[in-house]
Amino acid sequence: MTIAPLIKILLFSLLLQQESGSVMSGLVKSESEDFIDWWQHTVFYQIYPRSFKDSNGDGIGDLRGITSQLQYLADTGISATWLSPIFQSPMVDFGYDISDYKAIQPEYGTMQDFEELIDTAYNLGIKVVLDFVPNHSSDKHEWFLKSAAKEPGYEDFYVWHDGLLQDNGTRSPPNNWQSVFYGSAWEWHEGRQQYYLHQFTKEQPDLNFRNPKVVQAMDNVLLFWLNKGVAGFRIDAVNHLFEDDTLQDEPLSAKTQDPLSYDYTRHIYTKDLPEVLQMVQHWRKLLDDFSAKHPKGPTRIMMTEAYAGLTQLADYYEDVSGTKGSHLPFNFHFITDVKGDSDARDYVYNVEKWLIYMPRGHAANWVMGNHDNPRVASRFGPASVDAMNMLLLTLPGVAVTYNGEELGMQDYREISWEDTVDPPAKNVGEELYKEVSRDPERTPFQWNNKKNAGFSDSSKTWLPVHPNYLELNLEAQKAANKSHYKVYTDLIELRKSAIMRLGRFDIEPLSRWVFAFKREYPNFESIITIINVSDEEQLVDLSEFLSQPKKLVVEICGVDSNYKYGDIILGDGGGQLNLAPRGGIVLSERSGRIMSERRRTLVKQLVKSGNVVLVALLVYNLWRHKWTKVSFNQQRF
Ligand SMILES: [Ca+2]
Ligand SMILES: [Ca+2]
Repeated sequence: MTIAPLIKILLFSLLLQQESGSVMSGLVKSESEDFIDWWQHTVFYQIYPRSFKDSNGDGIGDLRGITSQLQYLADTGISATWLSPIFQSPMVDFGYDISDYKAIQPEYGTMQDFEELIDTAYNLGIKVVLDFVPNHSSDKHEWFLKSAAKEPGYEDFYVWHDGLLQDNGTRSPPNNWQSVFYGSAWEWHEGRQQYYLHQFTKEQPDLNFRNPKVVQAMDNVLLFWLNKGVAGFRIDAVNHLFEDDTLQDEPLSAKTQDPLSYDYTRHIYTKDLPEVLQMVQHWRKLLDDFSAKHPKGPTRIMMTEAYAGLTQLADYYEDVSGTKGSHLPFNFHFITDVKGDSDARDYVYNVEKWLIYMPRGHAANWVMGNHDNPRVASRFGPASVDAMNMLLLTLPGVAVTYNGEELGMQDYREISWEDTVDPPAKNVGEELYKEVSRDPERTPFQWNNKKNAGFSDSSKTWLPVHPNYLELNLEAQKAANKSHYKVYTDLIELRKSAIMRLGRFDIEPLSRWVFAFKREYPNFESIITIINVSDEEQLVDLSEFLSQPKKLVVEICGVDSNYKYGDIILGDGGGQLNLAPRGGIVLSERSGRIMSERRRTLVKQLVKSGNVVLVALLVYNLWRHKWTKVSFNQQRF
C-alpha cells in the first residue's frame, strides 16, 4: 500500500467520525444500561387494518393486505407500527368490541396470517404493537354470556346493578352516568334482570377490574400475544377502567341541557380514578418481567390512550414514588389543544408544558393524528401538511403518525347518511351525524389512481374512497419531484442522525404566527425547524433566535416552499427568511449536507477503486455508526 491511500483512510475516517457522532467518545457506551432503546426515538405508524389494504377483494382491509405492504413501511423508514384491533368482534365499534381476545377476526384473516405478518415484519426490522382493549368486551363474549347467566366464577366479571325502583313500580338506572357515545351508561338485561354498565356502546359492557379474576384473565391475554412475538400494546381508553363503587350521581357540567349527552356531567366517578394508575403499573411489571425472561427480544412496551390531565399523564410515566407505568402515555395536545386558528404561542406552550411535566429520564411523545379525530389536512388545512410533519418528526422523542398522514390524506366529510357506519354518528341521527362521525378520517388508504385507489378490487368498499384519490395518492407522490410523501421520508431520514436522537432542545415563538425550535449538540451542526401557522406569508427574522449569525442551509422544505434543498438562507451578516402560508422549513446551521455530498463522492470513489482495505474500512465505519448505542443520560429528555 502506498502513502496516498493511507492519507485517504485517515481523511475518510475523520469525515465519517465527524458525521456519525463517534467523535463524542464520552457518549458512546456499548455496554451500558443507559442507552436509547428502540421505542424511545422511533416513529410509530398507526395502521387502521380495515382501511389499509384488502387482499381478497371483499372491500375490507385485512392482515394479508398489511403484510403485503410492510415493505412500504420499511421503504418509508418506519420501524414500528401499532395496529387498531384485529381480534374477533361483531364490529359494532369496528373491533373495539371484542368477543374473543385470543382469536383473529375472520374477515381480517387467520392466526396463520397473523404469524406471517409478525415474521415478515421481523425480517424487515419492523416491530408490531397490538391494540389492547381492556375496559370492555363485546356483549357476545363468552365471559359476558356466562356473567349474564350468573355462571359460577363469572357473576362479577362485569358491573351489574338492580337499578332504582320508582314509586310507580318501574325501574330506572342506578345513577345519571352517560355513555361516551350518548345516552345512559346503563342497559337493562332481561336475562339477568339487572342493569349492566357500558361506558361506550351498549354492546360494549364494562369489565369489572375490581374482580381479581378479570385482572388474571386479561394478564393471560397479554401473555398470549407476547408469546406470539408482539413488541407491546397500545392500551385503549385506559382511564375508563374503574368506576367509583358507591355509584354516586356525577355533578352537572352546565355545558349542555341534554341529559343524554356525555358532556352533561363532569366525570369524577367514571374516569381517571386512582386505581387506573395501579393497573397500568401492574401491566408495566408484567411487560418488564416478560422482557427480562425473554432477553433476546426487544423491550416490550406499553402506550396508553387517555384523554386526561397533564399531571395524571405524567404519573402514568412514573408516579411520585418512582414506580414506572406507561412507557408512552399518549400526548394528544396537537389534537386537542391546538386548532387551525391557534397561534405560535399556543404551539410553543403545548410543547413546553409536556416537557415540563414529563418526569426526567423518559421519552416525550407526540401524536399528530389517529382514527378518532379529523386528519391534519382537515384540522389545520391542506397547506399545513408538511409543516405539521416537520413539527412532529423533528421534536425530541417519539412521533406517532396515523396511516395516510404521510401523504396528507384528507377527511371525506361528504359520506352520505346511508354509507355512515360509525356508532356515535348513527346514534345522533341524520341531522347531526356529520359533526361527530369518525368515518371521514377512516376512509381507505390511497395507494394509486386505479380502482378504489388501489385499496381493493371489490365493487364496494366498507367505507367510500375519498374522491380526491385520483390526484392524491402514494404512487403519484412517489413519482412527483416534490410531494408530502417525499418531505415525510426526508424527515424520517433526518431523524436517524445523532443530533435528532440526542440534541438539546429549545423552542421559542419568533412572532405571533411563527415559532422555531433548535436541536443542538456540541460539535454538531444545529438543526432548526421554523413553522408558520398563519394563512399569510411571513417574513422571519432569525437573528435573535440564533446565538450568533450563522450560515443556514435548507435541509427540508415543504412542497409550496420558495426554497429548495441546499439553498443558503442567511449570509454571515444575518438576514430574513420568507415562509409560505402554513409553511415550514428545516435548516441546518453551517453547511450540513454539503459535507454529506463530499462524503458521498468519496464513498463512490472508494467503491470504484476496488481497494479491499478501504472498502472494508468503509463498511466497518458504517456498521459502527448504525449500531452504536448512545447514552440516554446525556439527553435532556
Ligand atoms: Ca379483505
Ligand atoms: Ca370501566
